[in-house]
Amino acid sequence: MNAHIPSRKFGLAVAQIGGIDLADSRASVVRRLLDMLREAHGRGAGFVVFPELALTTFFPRYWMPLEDVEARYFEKKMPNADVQPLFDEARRLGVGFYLGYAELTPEGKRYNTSILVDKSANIVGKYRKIHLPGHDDHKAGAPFQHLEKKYFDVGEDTWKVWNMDGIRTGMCLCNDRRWPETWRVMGLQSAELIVLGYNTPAHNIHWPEPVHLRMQSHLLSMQSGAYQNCVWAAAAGKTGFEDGFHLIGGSVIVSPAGEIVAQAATEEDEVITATIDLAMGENFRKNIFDFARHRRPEHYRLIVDRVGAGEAI
Ligand code: CDV
Repeated sequence: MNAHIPSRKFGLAVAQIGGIDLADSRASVVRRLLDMLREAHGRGAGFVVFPELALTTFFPRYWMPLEDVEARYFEKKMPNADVQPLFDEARRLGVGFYLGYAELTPEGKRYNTSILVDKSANIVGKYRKIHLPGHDDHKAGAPFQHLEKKYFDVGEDTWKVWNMDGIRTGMCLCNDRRWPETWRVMGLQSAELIVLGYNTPAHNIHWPEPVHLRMQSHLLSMQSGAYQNCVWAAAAGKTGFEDGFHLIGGSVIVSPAGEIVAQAATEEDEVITATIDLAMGENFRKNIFDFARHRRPEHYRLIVDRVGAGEAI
């Protein structure tokens, strides 16, 4: 890759899920995840990225009483009996993973959460989603709801970077990928790999956005985030149809050059893999995006001082 930076190659997999219906049990979903974990391992992967809210249907599309939502869709413990087989098999195979799920804490907080699990099946990192899209009121005229602001609390911790089996790895969730701030906070911690899961409805309930643009903005966010922060990036979607509601596909692995090196071809359960060279990010970090030499934070103050767009300064 580079005469001065030795190659560090690693097998990375993304396992997208092709839709989970309301009636599907957690156990049946975990069986699908297990099949894909084994396939990824068979194809040489040492880490697998699963989607956001990977254990259930995308329940924020339904208006329901909070007690019902907590009882049906939230995990009170991780791992729990339903998910334990995934941890056991990951340990046996020596494969780490990222998994998104709805978390209910003992204090009664509800988070849209992801965990980073190393190849010994230890949870080495936890992230609680910060950018919660949608609304908290009932949209009577909408074909479906997007109630993340009703069902989830905003995560209190910023985006962190963990040592995951020797790779500096950061996490985020779905809507976070559209915000440059997400990527930069992890880029400034010298992340080498950023992984995320998503549930992106094919239809926008706020305005008649052409469906192909939903895919374009997803890919654009992944490619620009990876390039501008010198990281490998991997995104796993929940895709296809959930009780008739359509979610986009397009699970991808993107290089620090912003190039898509693997992309799902279906809207079903599908594993994509790539052998990634972590040295590639170093080339960008030491040259075009050497932050220490080129960044000018004295001119970025408005980014943290101002939340919404306002007057010219
Ligand atoms: N689950 C998400 O965060 N979905 C959003 C939708 C609402 C646009 C996304 O950014 O993909």
